Amino acid sequence: MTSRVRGLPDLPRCLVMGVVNVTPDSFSDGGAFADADSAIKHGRELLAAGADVVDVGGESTRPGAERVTADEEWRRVGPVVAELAADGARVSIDTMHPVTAERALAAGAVMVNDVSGGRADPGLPRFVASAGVPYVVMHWRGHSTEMQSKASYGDVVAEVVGELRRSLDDVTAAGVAEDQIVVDPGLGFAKNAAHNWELLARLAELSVLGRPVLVGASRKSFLGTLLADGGRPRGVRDRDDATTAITALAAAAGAWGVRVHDVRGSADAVRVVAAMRAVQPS
Ligand code: PMM
Repeated sequence: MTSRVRGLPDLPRCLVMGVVNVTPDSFSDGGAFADADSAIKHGRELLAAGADVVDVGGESTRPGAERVTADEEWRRVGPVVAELAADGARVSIDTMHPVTAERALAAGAVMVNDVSGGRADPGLPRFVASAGVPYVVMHWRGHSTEMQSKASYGDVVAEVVGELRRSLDDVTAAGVAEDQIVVDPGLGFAKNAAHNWELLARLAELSVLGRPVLVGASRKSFLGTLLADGGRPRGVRDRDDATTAITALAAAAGAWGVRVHDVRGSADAVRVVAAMRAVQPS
């Protein structure tokens, strides 16, 4: 898969993006970093553990979550983006609101992660085009309140590739340059566990899109289901070893990056994969 993304380092290994959710209701960290000070502290810990980028978000996208206004989102993430950027960190802003992306870049963020892939607000790809920064275009079929009703596919990989291709056409028509774009299959977004596993097993097929692939499997509910004990899903915070296993497999399959909550295991795993690939006959 292609590895160059304008404005980001061309690493000899899979990139690790650490997640900083500044939300009272995120499924994965349960509001643990809802206030700015603890979110900043957490971001610094992720960077010390080896995160190449920290992805700061203020709107939960857990299934069923209600939307937040751009002003509330910025109230949550503003100080976190500014402080981490001032530390010299590479900060990505996870948002669907153009005004939040604009405020975040002004505060020092260098990348935009749009879980809607330009579909929630066409103003976002237009803004990203003018800013010229890296842009994550994720596969998305609708907001969290309705997305689980849209988890219906014939061939999930073919449909995700086809829909991502349409998103790429739309965002490039809005002025975003190809070399700004990273694609993401959007695990868990309008997808059930079987869809997620199939997308992971056939990840290399996403290379037909010609852009680097980011994978966000971390702590998601399909891992809780996989590791269930006596019918009870494994708790969110006890899914990090499985997440690390997915990081290793995704990196070996050619993923450009992984988005994870617990950075240390994944930072190690991507180095293991790179060491093996370096000596593999081509
Ligand atoms: N998943 C979540 C939020 N943002 N962004 C990208 N690019 N890919 C993802 O898979 C993704 C995302 C939801 O997970 P969280 O609540 O743990 O952040």
